[in-house]
Amino acid sequence: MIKLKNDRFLKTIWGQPVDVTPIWIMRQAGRYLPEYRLVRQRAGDFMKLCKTPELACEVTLQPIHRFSLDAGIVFSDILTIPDAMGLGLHFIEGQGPRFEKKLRSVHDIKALGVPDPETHLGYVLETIRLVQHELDGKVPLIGFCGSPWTLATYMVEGQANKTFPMIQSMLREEPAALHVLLNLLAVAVQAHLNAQIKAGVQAVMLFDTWGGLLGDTHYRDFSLHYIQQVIAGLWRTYDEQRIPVLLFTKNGGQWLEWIAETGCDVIGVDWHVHLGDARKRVNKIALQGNMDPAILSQSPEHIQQAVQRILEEYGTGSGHVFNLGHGITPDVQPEQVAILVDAVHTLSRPYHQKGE
Ligand code: 1CP
Repeated sequence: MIKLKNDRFLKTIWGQPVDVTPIWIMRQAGRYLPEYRLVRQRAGDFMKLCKTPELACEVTLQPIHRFSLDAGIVFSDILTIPDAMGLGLHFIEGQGPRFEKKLRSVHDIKALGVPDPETHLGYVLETIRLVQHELDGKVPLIGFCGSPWTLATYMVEGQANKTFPMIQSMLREEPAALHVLLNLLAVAVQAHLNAQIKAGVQAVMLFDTWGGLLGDTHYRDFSLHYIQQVIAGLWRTYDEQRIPVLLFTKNGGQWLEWIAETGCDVIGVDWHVHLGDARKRVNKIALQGNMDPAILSQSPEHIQQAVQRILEEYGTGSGHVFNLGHGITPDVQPEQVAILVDAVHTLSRPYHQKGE
């Protein structure tokens, strides 16, 4: 068991008193950091960076060395699972991910296998072990996967897409085929998250980035159902530590009550949600979020004002992990991140004075 020097992140999740509100930032290791761009250049391409544990470890640690963040997240990508399933992933500069093979029929789907995490995703597990060795308990480390639905959107489209025409038509015309795929992905995601827990992460997060694309009923049947299946099979205690599950559904504010029933311990919310309302709606489950990432590109005063407003919206006591409502954008200056982290730690102190 790793003895943590800073355990605010885990404490707030379990509703225990903290001195200040913990913060980490989605995509905290990324292109806004000059030291990341250098290593990325050295690696040559993005997947090479993910698949070289020494380099992935280095970029995981960069934001933790630079800022007083309260958690780290392993450097990898949600699309490593489809890559390990044989779809052949590469990233095109300025255009995002592309798969060599696309899934268009039941036949394509039935030909897929479930990857064995140790064999096909061993580089992620090795990165986790290296990072934990280097961190030596400084802060907890988060492992992650995409939700089955979010992974399916990329696998069916074959690339990033804003309107998702292919998976929308598969959903209408071949729902049974889509369910076969989602089942397979649920098994793969669960196995990969459990392997990450075994390799040493202290929390796991599911990114359901494209769940909010779906209508009410479809969201429940095609996204939430499989998330629930994944969470039900996760190791919730490992090495005598409770492992929390964080679940982020972008544009999922209307479904918080349903999300709370999946068995997750933290609900990630985007900036369309009022944190105080969310707190009332999900009673007792911790929340993560929810500053609009665009604010981080503004003046120090605007950043501080936004932090103050969000802290006030949540109110006193533990149960809130500060974060953005989606990933940090590449145009942000590192100095702006330092201002954000400092503002959260300084301005949140009065909200934790009564040992809450
Ligand atoms: O060239 C580069 O450096 C590419 C930028 C980049 C980075 C920094 C990509 C490509 N992935 C990542 C790392 C990454 N991706 C992390 C690392 C850990 C951290 O947070 O610091 C994580 C957690 C992800 C997760 C991820 N990848 C998501 C879910 C979260 C979200 O932002 O919604 C998604 C949808 C992806 C797919 C992906 N990977 C990369 C791109 C450009 C995309 C999105 C493509 C699209 O627009 O759909």
